[in-house]
Amino acid sequence: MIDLHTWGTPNGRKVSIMLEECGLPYTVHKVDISKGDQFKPDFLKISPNNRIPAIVDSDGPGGKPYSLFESGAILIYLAEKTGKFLPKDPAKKYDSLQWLMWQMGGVGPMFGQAHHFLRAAPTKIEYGIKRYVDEAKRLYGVLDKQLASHSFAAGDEYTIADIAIFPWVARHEWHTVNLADFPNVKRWYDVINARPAVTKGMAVPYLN
Ligand SMILES: N[C@@H](CCC(=O)N[C@@H](CS)C(=O)NCC(=O)O)C(=O)O
Repeated sequence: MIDLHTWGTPNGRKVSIMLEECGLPYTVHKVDISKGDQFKPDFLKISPNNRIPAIVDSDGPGGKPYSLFESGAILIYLAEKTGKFLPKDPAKKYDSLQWLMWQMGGVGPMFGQAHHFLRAAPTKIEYGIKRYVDEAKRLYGVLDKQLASHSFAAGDEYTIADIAIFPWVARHEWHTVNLADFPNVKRWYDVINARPAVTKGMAVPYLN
């Protein structure tokens, strides 16, 4: 059994989508980051960076409980545990991992900053808005170009790279991006959005 400590954000939903896609049983523990739950000592024991998501796998390596934070690491762990959504072919595997890292190092931090300056900053700071919305649009351009010649982010297979990118693109309205401006991203988005496991994963934690 896997315990998922999460909240209704793109980083949290990557993991709930992956658990749904893999058909792994899991229990949801809500960590309300708007109320400071991420700083509670019990949560910090499994996620010392005070961020969701985190998991505890009662059947970890060597059959022992294992806890893990950082959504990208969790996706790789679950992919290797189940043998799903990370290709075995070495080149295809690293194609997937490089697009996963592109999400972790680019999409997540930059879109997150765009959301902050657009929606949470105490005063309207044009410099911050422009810097991060421009960067978000540049990243959409990179993905759109990749998807012009590939069905999915890393090639012809749906992998953990798509699972990591999707919940951030699902918030395109938050970072003021119109998907009509990126037609290949729009096509990819619609395909992934139609997957039943994605619908279920995106509803976590509110419906649990
Ligand atoms: N690189 C981390 C980022 C996690 C992250 O930023 N989580 C946010 C929610 S999406 C959070 O827990 N924020 C709480 C806080 O800032 O205190 C990951 O991918 O797991």
